[in-house]
Amino acid sequence: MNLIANTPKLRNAIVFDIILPHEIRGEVVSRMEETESLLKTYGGITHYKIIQRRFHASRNSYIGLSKLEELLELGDEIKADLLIINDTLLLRQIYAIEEIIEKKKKKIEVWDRVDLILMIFSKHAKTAEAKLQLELARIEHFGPRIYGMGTELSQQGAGIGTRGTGETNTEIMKRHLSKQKKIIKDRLKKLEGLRNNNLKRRKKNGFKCISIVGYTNAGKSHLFTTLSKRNVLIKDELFATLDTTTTRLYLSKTQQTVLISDTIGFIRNLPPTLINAFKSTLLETIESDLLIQVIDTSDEEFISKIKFVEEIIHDINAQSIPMLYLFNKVDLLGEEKIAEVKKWVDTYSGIMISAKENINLDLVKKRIEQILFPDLIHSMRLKEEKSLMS
Ligand SMILES: Nc1nc2c(ncn2[C@@H]2O[C@H](COP(=O)(O)OP(=O)(O)OP(=O)(O)O)[C@@H](O)[C@H]2O)c(=O)[nH]1
Ligand SMILES: [Mg+2]
Repeated sequence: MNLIANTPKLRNAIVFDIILPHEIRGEVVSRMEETESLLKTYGGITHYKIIQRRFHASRNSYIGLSKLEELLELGDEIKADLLIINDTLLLRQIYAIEEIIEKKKKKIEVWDRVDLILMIFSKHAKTAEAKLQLELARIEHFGPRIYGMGTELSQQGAGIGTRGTGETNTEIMKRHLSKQKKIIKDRLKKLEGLRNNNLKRRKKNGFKCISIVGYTNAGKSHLFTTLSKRNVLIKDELFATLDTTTTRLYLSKTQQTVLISDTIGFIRNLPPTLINAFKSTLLETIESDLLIQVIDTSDEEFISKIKFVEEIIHDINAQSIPMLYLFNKVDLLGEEKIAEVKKWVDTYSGIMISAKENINLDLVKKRIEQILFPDLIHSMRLKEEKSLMS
C-alpha cells in the first residue's frame, strides 16, 4: 500500500457500492456521483462503477467472496490498480480483502471512502494545523496500514495465546502509533491555544464573528471573497478549503465591522475521525455569533444536503447559534427551478443569491446587520420615522 504518497499517478479504479433493501437506487446513484466528484478532485483516476444488491454488507470482508473474485478478474481485464469501496469499512474488513488479494497474488490496492477523502485532504492541507489534523486522522483511520503493514499485523494479533515476535511487533507498532498520536495532539493543543487567544482577543475588541458553513463546493469561498474582497482559493473541487480564513467585513448601514470566516466544507457520512481531527478548525464556527449556510441550488439534492450540514452543526455543538440560509448559484437556474427554490427560501426565511454574479449580496449584508445589531437598526428606524414626521 502506498498511503503516504500524495502525488497521484494515473490510475484505473473500480468503484464498488452496494444497495441495501431499504435503500432507493437514486440515493446510491447520487452517492456514486459524489464519489466520482471526489475522484475528479483527487485527479488522475479513471474508473468503472459496479453496484450490487445485497441484504447487508459482509461483516468479515464487506464484499461477498464470489463478488470479490469477480471484481479481481475484472481488475485484471481492465488493468485496474485500485479498488474503491464506497463506504466506511472496518479495519478488519479491509484487512480481510487485502488478505484475499495477497493470496491471489494480485497487485490491486483497496481504499474505502475515508481513504479517498484523506488522500484529497493530504493534497490540500497547507498550514501546519491542517497538516497535523490530517496526520492525526490518518493514524486513527489507517492504523498500522499507514506503514504498509496491515494483513501481517492482523494475522499476528489473531488467536488467543499467540506469543512470540509477531505479537511483539504488533505491540511495538501500537505503542509507536499512540506515541505519535500524543505528540501530534500536544502540538495541536498549542496551536489551538493560540487560536483561542486570538478568538478571545477579537471578542474583547468587541467584534462579532460570522462563520460561513455549508456542504463542500456550495460556494462558501466565493461568497467570502465577494463579500470581503479578500482572495481565497475558489475551485470546482470538493474540499478546496481546509483551513479557516478570517477577515474583517464592514457593514455600511450600521457602520459596524464584524469578522467573517470561510471554513472547511462538510460532506455526508463525514467519518467521526475527520470531524474530531478538524474540530479545532471548526472552533471558529462554534464560537460564532452567526452562521451563514451556503446552499448550492443547482444541486438536485440541495435539501438533503442542508440536513447533512445541520447534523454536523449539531455534532460540533453549534446548533443554538442563529443561522442565515443563503440559496446560492441562482444564476444557473431556469424559471421553473427558481419557483421551486423560492418555496424553500420562504420555509427557511433565507435569501436567493449568486456569489458569482453578485446577486442580492447587499440584501445579505442588511440581513446580517438586522440579526447582529437589532438594537442599532431599531433605533435608526425610529430616528428615520421621527425625521419623516417632523
Ligand atoms: N454559477 C455559479 N457558480 C458558483 C457560484 N458560487 C460558486 N460557484 C462555483 O462553485 C464552485 C465551488 O465554489 P467554492 O467557493 O470554491 O466552494 P466552497 O463551498 O468554498 O467549496 P470547498 O472549499 O471545496 O468546500 C466554483 O467553481 C465556483 O466558481 C455562483 O453563485 N454561481
Ligand atoms: Mg472553499
